[in-house]
Amino acid sequence: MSSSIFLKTIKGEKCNRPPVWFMRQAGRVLPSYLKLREQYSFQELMNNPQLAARVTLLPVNELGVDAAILFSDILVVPEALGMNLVFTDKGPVFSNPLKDKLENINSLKAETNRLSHIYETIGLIKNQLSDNKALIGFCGAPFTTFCYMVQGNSASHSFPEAVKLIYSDRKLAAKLLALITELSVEYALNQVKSGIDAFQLFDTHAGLLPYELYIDWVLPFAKTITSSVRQAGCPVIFFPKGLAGGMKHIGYDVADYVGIDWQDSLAGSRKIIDKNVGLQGNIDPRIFSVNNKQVLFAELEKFKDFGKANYNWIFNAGHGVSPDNLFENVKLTVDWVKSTEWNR
Ligand code: 1CP
Repeated sequence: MSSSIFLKTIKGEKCNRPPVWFMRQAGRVLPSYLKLREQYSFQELMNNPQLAARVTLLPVNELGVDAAILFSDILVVPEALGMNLVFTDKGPVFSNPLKDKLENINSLKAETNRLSHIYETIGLIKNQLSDNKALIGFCGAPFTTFCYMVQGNSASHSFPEAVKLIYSDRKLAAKLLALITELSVEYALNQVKSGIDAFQLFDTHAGLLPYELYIDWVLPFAKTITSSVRQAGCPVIFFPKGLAGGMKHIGYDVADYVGIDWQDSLAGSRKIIDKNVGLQGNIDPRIFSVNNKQVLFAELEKFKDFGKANYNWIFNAGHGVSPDNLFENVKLTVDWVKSTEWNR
């Protein structure tokens, strides 16, 4: 059995505290990352296996989190489908968004060798990661990836053209979702083969659709990915941000764990979600921007009762940490989770 508290917990073992890690833990809040960014662009960092491995390990060493998450991006999948991507100060931008020429969906083709440097990165990370830490691989869920590919940028987080395509041409939308799904399954399984310990599927924009449409029509694509990864023996966390009332439909058939955003409480989510599914989350990351330790510790105290009664829980934030968060607050949170007497 692994000595990693993250892996023990995700595999159902009762531990004396929850494991802790954060979404976006490497690339936003660490002074050492921001320093590296003065020297290299984001794409240089993620496309160079040595540098990407080094960045992946920074939060394990500097924050003391229990798991590392691969330093990459969900948008490598559209790139491998032939789309041209640049990361600008305003976020990712595709030079040929599908909304401008929807028939281009029919000519997208997977170039799988464009992802092979990522498998090399995973190997390098695993060689350096100690046994008591886990490595999380990831990709974007088909719907979130679809939003960026169709819209072409994230200037509007409502991705109007992407949502419109689902209503106006269900068949073409399904074709694109199926293409993304097919490549994502291959990519995820190669991550498993390369040595990741767990996998997270990010559906950051799940909340854009009416949840019945999401559950009936979009979730099956995501489930194809989660099922393949689980069949390969790798535990899966699914993060459908903003799904709200739709969370009651996320059962053990979808994932081992589900990420809870900051809108609902963990206790409230626990009541509606299948008992066999563990929870991950959900402190509001904006609290980390407040320069007052009392405010932080008061918020952390609120997790004690839940953590005492629920051992299938991974401590995380309700979304990614951001550059305006204070490194010290994030570090204090990790220390607090690790030093608290959880009375389990
Ligand atoms: O610690 C880490 O940073 C882990 C690596 C990681 C992950 C898991 C990055 C690096 N991106 C992601 C996932 C990701 N990328 C998601 C899903 C999770 C989430 O919601 O946070 C999404 C939606 C993206 C797309 C993306 N890439 C955005 C968001 C655009 C928007 O809609 O506003 C941005 C800004 C990026 C660039 C990016 N990705 C990662 C980093 C460190 C950065 C910033 C690059 C930099 O300037 O340093």
